[in-house]
Amino acid sequence: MKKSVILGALTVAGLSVGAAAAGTLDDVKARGKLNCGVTTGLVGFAAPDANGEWKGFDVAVCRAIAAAVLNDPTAVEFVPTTGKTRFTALASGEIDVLARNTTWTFSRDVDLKFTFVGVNYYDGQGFMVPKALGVSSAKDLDGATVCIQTGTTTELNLADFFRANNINYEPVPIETNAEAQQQYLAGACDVYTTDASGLAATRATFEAPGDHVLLPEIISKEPLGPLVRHGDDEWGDVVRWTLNALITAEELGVTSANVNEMAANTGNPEVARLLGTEGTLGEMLGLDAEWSKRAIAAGGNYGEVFAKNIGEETPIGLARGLNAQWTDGGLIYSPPFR
Ligand SMILES: N[C@@H](CCC(=O)N[C@@H](CS)C(=O)NCC(=O)O)C(=O)O
Repeated sequence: MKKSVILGALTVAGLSVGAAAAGTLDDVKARGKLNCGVTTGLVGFAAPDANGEWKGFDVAVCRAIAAAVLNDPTAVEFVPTTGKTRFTALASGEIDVLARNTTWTFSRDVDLKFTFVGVNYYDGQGFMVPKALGVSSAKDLDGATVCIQTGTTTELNLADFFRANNINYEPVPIETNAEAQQQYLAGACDVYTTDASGLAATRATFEAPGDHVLLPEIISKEPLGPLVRHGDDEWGDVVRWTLNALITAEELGVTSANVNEMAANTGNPEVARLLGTEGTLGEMLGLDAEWSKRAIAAGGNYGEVFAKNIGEETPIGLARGLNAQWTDGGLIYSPPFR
């Protein structure tokens, strides 16, 4: 247990950010491709489909940025990263942005020197166990073997939770979700713990999802969102306001289906500013007037992206919950487009 926890801490403390200050927007434009860091595969969030095409809730962020900046949602090089490799990939400049269910924490911002541009999914850490284990609370897991991804907040929270409850566990460290799934289904660990959204996504791919239960405890806050390097605020603004454009579009009823019509006919001044028919917001970002129209058209507004990839009509079946718009009692809230 100690070894894995120390490793997790070292991953955070030991990285130094060397690469790349300003200029990412120009680099992306010159390259004609966005290098977007994603997971190695988590269905619903980021995974290649049967044709090798990357799909998912985090993938949609990459495609929206590419549409806004490069006028082409397919101009993305998806770079698979693990919990451990993701921060080096971003710090070194191998990727322009990381969109990979990554939790916004103090040390990742201040110490690793990354800018989280927003939150696209408010999550928390949960536990999955086989029904046959007969456990109904995480507090009953004393002595359990736990599959846990290294380099994550998950391993740090797990240590905190077990220590606070005065119970013990044996970690089974794994690097990718695929490995976790395999180990868990093979019985190499009694429990799989990660972000609750990741558990739902993983369980949905099982042959018999009903044989596994998610325990009631959510032991942490995991605000997940895209991040860029410190020191390039212009690029941070592009990524931040692309995400905000998707969020605001949902709030204002702009969808992938009606975006062109709304741009042409709206009487709502904020819709007009958002869609570039009024004002110069695109120009301020170093883009053209149609940037957000393309971002919204790429995969839909925030609500469409959610519904299509991870929502209640999908096998993953996640409710909006905290991720509802603020106007519906949730936490999804974009600052104004003005
Ligand atoms: N949100 C946590 C955990 C993120 C994480 O690594 N989650 C796993 C399990 S859902 C994952 O995305 N795996 C995909 C992969 O292995 O590439 C963090 O930022 O540390």
